[in-house]
Amino acid sequence: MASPRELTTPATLTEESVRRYREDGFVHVPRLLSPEEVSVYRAAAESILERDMEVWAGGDDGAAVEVNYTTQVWRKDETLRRLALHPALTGIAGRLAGVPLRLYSSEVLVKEPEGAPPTLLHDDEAGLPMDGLEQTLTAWIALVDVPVERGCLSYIPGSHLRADSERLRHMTSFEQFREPDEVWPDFPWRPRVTVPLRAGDVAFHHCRTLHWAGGNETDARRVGHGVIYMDAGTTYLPGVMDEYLAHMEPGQPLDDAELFPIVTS
Ligand SMILES: O=C(O)CCC(=O)C(=O)O
Repeated sequence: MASPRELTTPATLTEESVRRYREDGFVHVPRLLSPEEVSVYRAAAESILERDMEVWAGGDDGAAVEVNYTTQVWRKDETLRRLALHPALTGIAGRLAGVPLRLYSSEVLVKEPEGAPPTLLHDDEAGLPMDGLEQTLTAWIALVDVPVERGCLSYIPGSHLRADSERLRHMTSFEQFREPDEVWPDFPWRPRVTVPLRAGDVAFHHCRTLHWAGGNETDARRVGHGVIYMDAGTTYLPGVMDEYLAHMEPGQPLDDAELFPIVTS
């Protein structure tokens, strides 16, 4: 039996965890990073936030902001690049997805203390400018302790298995966003699962899993790193916030090895 301080690796992740991920569309992987690694990655995250933090513009003017963030941090910072390409993270993502994956993006995600409100209920597929996202998934890495009161994520188990007609599949503008109960009548009757994380834990979710995050009521900043690994054969489908892909043609594979490196084959 693993000692309580032993790290989870691609080799020690249990078949039961893989089975649960495939059934539920999310899984909690404890202790993927050591405390020493957490302090290095957290310092890098705090430092990039000082240099380059964007404020989510979705809220009402003057209202507290759900999430502040820095996009594409793996391309901007060598330490955070090491985290997005960390073999334990990519190896576990590969075991969960069961298909070859590329790195798509990586963002530092912050909820400021004492009042950042909850993050909107959504799934990720509709907001991603790509086609062919069958097994695309996010690794949400806790760089501080994230109890419920600090804004951990919650999920609707099994929501990634909804029929096409029960999902918002793609958006080319945020005006097309629809609340999940408008497209999925069963939504209000589905159980919801909240997953607090200790620093160094990771929660993985499928891009079709409905999820949200609570507000931050504590006196400390919530700092996480969200990394998206996409199906290796994904193609460009114009969508929202995709200006940096404007040089691409619709239908063109996202296969540039520098911009979208293969992480598992
Ligand atoms: O960090 C948050 O509050 C939301 C993160 C999220 O929705 C995601 O990583 O897909």
